[in-house]
Amino acid sequence: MIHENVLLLSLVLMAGVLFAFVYVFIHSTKLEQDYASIAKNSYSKRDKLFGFIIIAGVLIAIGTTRGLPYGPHNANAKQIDVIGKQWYWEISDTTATVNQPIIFNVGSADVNHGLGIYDKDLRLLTQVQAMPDYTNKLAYTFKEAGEYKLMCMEYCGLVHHSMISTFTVNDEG
Ligand SMILES: [Cu+2]
Repeated sequence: MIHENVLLLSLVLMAGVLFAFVYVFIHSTKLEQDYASIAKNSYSKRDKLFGFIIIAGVLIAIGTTRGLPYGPHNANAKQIDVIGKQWYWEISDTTATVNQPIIFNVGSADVNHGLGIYDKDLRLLTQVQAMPDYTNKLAYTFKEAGEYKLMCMEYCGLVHHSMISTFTVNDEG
């Protein structure tokens, strides 16, 4: 259904471009004004447009690069190391507090694993790949107290299915 709508929209836009070309072609033979006045008028518009684009470009560049470096770099976050191993998770701390920002530093001691964090209904909340010789930083803040499950999301061998750990989130105070 969406493909048909996109196709229709594309055709309408293409028809618009075609009509613009045809219009310009038909009117190109008529010279209603002398060239010098048309050029003067157009160049003044062009100069204004260039000025606007330069100012907009600078503002957009400043606005979108203020958050650099991108990624989790919250100095107040709790750092938790999670290492995937065949076939269990080695977790430096399995507790956190509600609304406490956490950065999981995720790696692997052997093969690729996938760290998935699930709530009590086994809904996936967030996930990141666990790779050897590389630390992936996963930023997450739990909004509800309770028991969560850390499970492997990438088939990593015979006992992959038992890579399940429990993570506890406590109420504040
Ligand atoms: Cu696995």
